[in-house]
Parts: sequence; C-alpha cells; structure tokens
Amino acid sequence: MRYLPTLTAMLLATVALAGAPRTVTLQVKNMTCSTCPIVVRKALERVPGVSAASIDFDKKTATVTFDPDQVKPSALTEATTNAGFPSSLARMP
Ligand SMILES: [Cu+2]
Repeated sequence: MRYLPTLTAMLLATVALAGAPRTVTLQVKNMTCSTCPIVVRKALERVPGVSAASIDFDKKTATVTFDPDQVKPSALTEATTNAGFPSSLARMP
C-alpha cells in the first residue's frame, strides 16, 4: 500500500493534462521481489509520453497511462524488456 500516495498524485497529474491519455495493462515477467516493481515502474516512467505507471506485484501487471500521440504500446513492452522484465500487452481498453 505504500505506492498509494504516489499513484494518487500521478493520477491527479494525468487529469490535469490536456489530451486523451490511454491506459494499457502489461503482463510483466521476472518480478521476484518487492524491489522489482520499482525498477519496472521507473523504466516505464522514463518513456517520453508516459504519465503514470503502477505495478501490481501480486498480479504481475503494470498499468500504464500514456499519450497515444507520443507512445506506442510496443515501446512500453520494449522498455520493461530492456530493464530485464519482458512484458506483453494484457488488456487494451
Ligand atoms: Cu526484485
């Protein structure tokens, strides 16, 4: 639950931005300890156009909000893969 304040802040920041952000869920492999989600989140947030990334360690998923004009979902899976955590698109609402 210690990610909650950060997540709330990021969601508020997303709402404040203009445009229509898109959210996808990634299925992330290789997350074995509580530090891994932090690495994955940082890798995703480093991608230009990503406004929020939250990781569910129990479900092994990453929920990413981004500007579809700047980021393709394939860039997100690529970012986590390059960080050592191969991922795939789980859901595209
Ligand atoms: Cu770890």
